[in-house]
Amino acid sequence: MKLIIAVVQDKDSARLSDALVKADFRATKLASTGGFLKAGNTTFLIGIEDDKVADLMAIIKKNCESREQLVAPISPMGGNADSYVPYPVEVQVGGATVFTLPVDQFEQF
Ligand code: 2BA
Repeated sequence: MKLIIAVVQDKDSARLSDALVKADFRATKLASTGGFLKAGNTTFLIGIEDDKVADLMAIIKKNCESREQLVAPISPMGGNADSYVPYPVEVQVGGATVFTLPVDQFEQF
């Protein structure tokens, strides 16, 4: 068994959630915040059998879009003025950032 941890953009989370239910995958959604943009995103925890990992990846890939996002200038107040960027910067936010972990044991009581 594997535990898939997928960080996705909030805009894609409802669509991915619906697709997972439709395909009979079980998932837990956590509200999360990106360390760089400090904007909300959604983290899915999905426990699945090894032979279904490829199907799950295809569903995640299909339902999560890569987008350009503007990073607003952050005030240097209280921070380091050397790293202050006075204009918005565009970054490419991935469709999904996915980690695959082995599961030693899975129990439901
Ligand atoms: P954020 O940390 O808010 O990052 C949003 C996007 O900003 C990233 O998109 C990347 O394009 C850019 N970015 C992040 N750190 C950067 C840096 N130090 N310098 C320049 N640009 C930077 P993604 O790479 O697609 O990541 C989307 C979200 O996935 C991240 O939101 C974070 O919540 C999560 N994530 C990505 N890589 C991760 C990792 N190695 N560990 C844990 N979470 C990760």
